[in-house]
Amino acid sequence: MTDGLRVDIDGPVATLTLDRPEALNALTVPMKVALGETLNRIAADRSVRAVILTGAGRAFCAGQDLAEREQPDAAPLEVEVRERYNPIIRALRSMDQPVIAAVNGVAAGAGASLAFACDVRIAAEGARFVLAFGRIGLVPDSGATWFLPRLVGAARAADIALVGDPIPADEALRIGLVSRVVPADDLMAEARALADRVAAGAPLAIALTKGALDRSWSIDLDEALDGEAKLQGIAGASADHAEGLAAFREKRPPQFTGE
Ligand code: LHQ
Repeated sequence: MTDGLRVDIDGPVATLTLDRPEALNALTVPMKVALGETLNRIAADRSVRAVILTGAGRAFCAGQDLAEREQPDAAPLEVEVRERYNPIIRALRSMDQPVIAAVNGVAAGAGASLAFACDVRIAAEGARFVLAFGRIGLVPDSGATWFLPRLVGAARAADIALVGDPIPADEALRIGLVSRVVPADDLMAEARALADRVAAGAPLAIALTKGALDRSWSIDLDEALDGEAKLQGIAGASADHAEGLAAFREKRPPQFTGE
């Protein structure tokens, strides 16, 4: 437990819980620092193969703590975004391990951006996304303008970002903003089951796949085909590929080591 962030590592799965339920897990400086440092630490920990990000209580995250912004010593907004938010988003995208957002309740402002930056989003039935930036005269940040069009397409992204209506979980599922919606009571068990399935995969192949999906947004088909061939060469030379073949031949589950 550090500064509004709970970190539980259980076998190959790390669960990070934003933990200021009385303020809907709104992000303070200590939380942002703890989240960034924890993600970097986990990125270097080969024993962790999947990460779950969730919130304590009834919210996922209400974005920036607005009371903190009223403090006389609050950093200028541009500095806050560059130095405290952007490193978290970069860490989520650059770490090898997939991150599953278990969106247990409202995800607003930078809280929505955090969920968008994860690899997989699974939502509880009562959850909702709110692009709350406009209501307080700010612009979407922490990657929201980049992730949204890629997740839901240009037309819906513009509607969501400019009109700003809340998006309930069922609509989020329909438009592809989340990939699964489950009853609230089942959320963490479902997230853990997904994480365990990811964690049972070959870590190198999983990491290469995560990177290839991200790169696909900025390259053409020829480059993607070329890149896939190179990555297949790398994955194909791994001990885990040999183990996968042996396990198939011997009709048993593979035991991947990440080598
Ligand atoms: C909060 C917050 C909150 C503090 C609820 N802060 N206390 C980046 C860089 C730097 C600066 C600026 O921004 C950014 C990016 C951003 O994230 S900007 C967007 C910031 N977030 C918002 O504007 C969302 C503000 N919150 C809301 O609109 C609502 O609370 C939502 C829609 C999230 C939930 O509504 P309700 O379910 O009706 O809950 P509530 O409003 O009653 O909130 C419950 C408590 O949580 C309440 O405290 P209280 O003491 O009255 O019980 C709120 O004040 C507190 N809370 N969000 N962001």
